[in-house]
Amino acid sequence: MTGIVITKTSPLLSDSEKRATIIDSKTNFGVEGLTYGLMGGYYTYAEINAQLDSMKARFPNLITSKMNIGTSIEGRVIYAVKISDNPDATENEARALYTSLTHAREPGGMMTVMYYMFYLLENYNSNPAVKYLVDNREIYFIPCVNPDGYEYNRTTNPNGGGQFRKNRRNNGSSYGVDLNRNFGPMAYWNAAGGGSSTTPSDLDYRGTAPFSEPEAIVVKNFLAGKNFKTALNYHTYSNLLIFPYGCLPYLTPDSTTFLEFAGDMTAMNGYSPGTASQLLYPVRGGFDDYYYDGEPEANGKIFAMTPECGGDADGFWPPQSRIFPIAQENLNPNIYYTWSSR
Ligand code: 0X9
Ligand code: CA
Ligand code: ZN
Repeated sequence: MTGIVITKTSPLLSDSEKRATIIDSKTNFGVEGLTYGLMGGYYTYAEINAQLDSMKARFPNLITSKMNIGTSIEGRVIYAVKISDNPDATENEARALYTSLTHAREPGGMMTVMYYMFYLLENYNSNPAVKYLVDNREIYFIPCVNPDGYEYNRTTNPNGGGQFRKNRRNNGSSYGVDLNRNFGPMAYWNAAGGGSSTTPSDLDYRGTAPFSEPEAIVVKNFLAGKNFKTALNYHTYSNLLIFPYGCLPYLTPDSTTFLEFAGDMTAMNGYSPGTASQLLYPVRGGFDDYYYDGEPEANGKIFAMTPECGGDADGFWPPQSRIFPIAQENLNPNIYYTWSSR
């Protein structure tokens, strides 16, 4: 081998490297809206909200203004938006939902979701398949389910790297309930096989009751009556795609469908499909089981899954150079799952 070998030691990108990444994104994916945020390259809570405002300003006919869907335990607003044609009208179109930052130290999921939003908006006029998708679906996004935990990480680690996971419930001698252990129904929250902790200081503390936490109630109320068909709740990391049940030691009555969806999607990006128990550990009180059949009278059956995006080497705060690749490897699965909503 000849020539100069450039060895990268810093996780920070130079301004010209950032510009080159965005030009590459524009060239290969038609996306130039996603930039680098202030917190190690990741958007802060304030930046997420500003980006939602700027999407509305740029694409007023394709996205709603950000909707206040409720507040966190410390009083921060949790926002949702919808991308569709006639976004302010409720139309007879199948609905898909994408969420991220339920766990405060997992911002790679949020950047991946924001990238998909920009993809839909910025390619609408030039790509007929994108136009068809946006015209025939109502695609909802909650990019920051847990603003308190995420802001807490900003105060401790303003340049990224904060390791706080839960919400900011004051438990007395510790802070935080794991929102992905706080969902009902009781039979799931308290499932016999374990999958959450009753010890408040633990990372997977489930809280005092199903839906004891305002952030979980906000998501529950948001789902009610919308009849979502598919949902992806983005987490990080390990390159996985997890489907229900999380809290029961067997597959759902719709296992054939879940296996087909997860098989197709992981064929696109090389992630591993399976249940939480198969891939990690049992999870009780998680979003996906509740979405799927926790309250079918209110929600129908939502085909909800959890991508764990980014590889083991990425960890919770991947270097800036990894933000776009992780978002891009999840673009086709995201498109597929909006298509699958019908
Ligand atoms: O433990 C979790 O909540 C998730 N892993 S993470 O490292 N992001 O904390 C896995 C959740 C799997 N989801 C369900 N089974 N609902
Ligand atoms: Ca519409
Ligand atoms: Zn997580």
